[in-house]
Amino acid sequence: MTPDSIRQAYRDAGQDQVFAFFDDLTPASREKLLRQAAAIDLTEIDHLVKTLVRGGNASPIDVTAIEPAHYIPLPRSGGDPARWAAAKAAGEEALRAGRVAAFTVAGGQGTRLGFDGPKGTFPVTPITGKTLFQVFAEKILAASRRHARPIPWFIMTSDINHEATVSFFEAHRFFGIEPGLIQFFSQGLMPAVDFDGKILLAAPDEIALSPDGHGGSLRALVRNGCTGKMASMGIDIVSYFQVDNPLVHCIDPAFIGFHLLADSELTSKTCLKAYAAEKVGVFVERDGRAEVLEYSDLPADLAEATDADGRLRFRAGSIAIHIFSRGLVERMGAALDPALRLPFHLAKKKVPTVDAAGQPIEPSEPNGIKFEMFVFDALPFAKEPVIVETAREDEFSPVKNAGGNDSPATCRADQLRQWTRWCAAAGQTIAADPTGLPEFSFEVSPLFADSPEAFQARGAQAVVHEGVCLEG
Ligand code: UD2
Repeated sequence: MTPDSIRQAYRDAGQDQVFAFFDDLTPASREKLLRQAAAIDLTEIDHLVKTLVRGGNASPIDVTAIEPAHYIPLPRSGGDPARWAAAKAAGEEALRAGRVAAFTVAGGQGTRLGFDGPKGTFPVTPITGKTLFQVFAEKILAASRRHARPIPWFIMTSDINHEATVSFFEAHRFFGIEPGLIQFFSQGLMPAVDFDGKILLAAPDEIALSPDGHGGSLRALVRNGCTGKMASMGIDIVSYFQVDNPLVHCIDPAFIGFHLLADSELTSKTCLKAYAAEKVGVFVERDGRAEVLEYSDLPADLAEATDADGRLRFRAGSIAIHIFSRGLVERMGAALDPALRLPFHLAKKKVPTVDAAGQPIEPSEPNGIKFEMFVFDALPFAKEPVIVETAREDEFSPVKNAGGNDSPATCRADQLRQWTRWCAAAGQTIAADPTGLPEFSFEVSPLFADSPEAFQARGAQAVVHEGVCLEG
């Protein structure tokens, strides 16, 4: 596209304000603005403005027809141990055949944590302060050694943290993973608009852009050639997890196996909600199709409703761990028809912008709208979706806030409790408080052991004392 044709397209779309200061810009600034403008899909923005911004998105989500979603319970909650064993065997076979890739979404801004840098570079382990990325790398390496097959790792960044993420891995020699097995790629950006649907400028030469949500991962995987690369490597199973949860089983054979045995396109993990008001989305069914309802959309009476056993009726919490079939990613990531793609959600935000004279404005109230896609919205599009229970204490302790719930301190404590349980199962009893928190700190690298069974198999080496880090 030429500069003239780009400007004409913006005029035709009623978005000419983007070029309000163009004539006064330096050639370099003009080029920058034109590059940003050319990358925006104006047809998509027009559709979103008509349907979401002006279309009255205010109508509440209809919750009259929702039912709790079915899920496969853990053996300890009544699940069939033979079914779990069969799933594990199927997953292990797929891993030995090299059909699985790990996929981390790490494009978010991590504002709540108040950490300056990519969130994956945040130190989380109690003794050596290994970062989130290192913990995942060691888990992926451990799984690839066990199954004697390299496991490629796709990492989605965004413009805000791409360079810093790649440099971090380079500086740490990719944590021992063959560099060719790791592919970094940036997710897409969406412009913020004002309440009339006009695209906002962050500066006279800059559009107000932000990442398009973790749901942007589906089209980013396609646009960046990742699905093509997966196909050429024989990979059809994508193990998706967020950057904030070091307890996640990055590669979980039973989870993969349930996905395969059901011939599913999307399999999700659930943790049962700890209490009615817990701020996690819940898996529900509407007209027989599974979906995730964000906690803010679940009315309090439904959130608190209990079933005949006294358990929460809507208890299957969504913890953002999924297995995608490559086919689903390709189909949804490449779809042009908005009805076949992930929907956008809008959020009213304070968007730094400029006034009519080009002077910066730092709004104190929301002045604009950002558009984001959520990856769990793929569930209703997937064939044979499956939901599988996991144990919160074994798999979910995200680092989201600087203090309080879901903080570095709660996450370190949850890691210690997990290793203390492994020690107990292997015969070493460590004095602990009633919550299972041990009296002293120690650490177990995933390369030493990544499960209670692997820990026990280490025999006499699997003994801890204060301050030790058992390395692989
Ligand atoms: C998400 C879920 C919530 C629950 C929780 C579990 C939503 C809306 N809510 O809450 O229901 O499952 O996680 O921990 O998702 N990210 C990107 N690009 C983006 C935005 C986010 O890569 O444009 C990544 C981000 O780096 C992180 C993950 O997505 O790894 C989650 O993002 P978040 O922290 O915004 O999600 P949160 O905690 O609100």
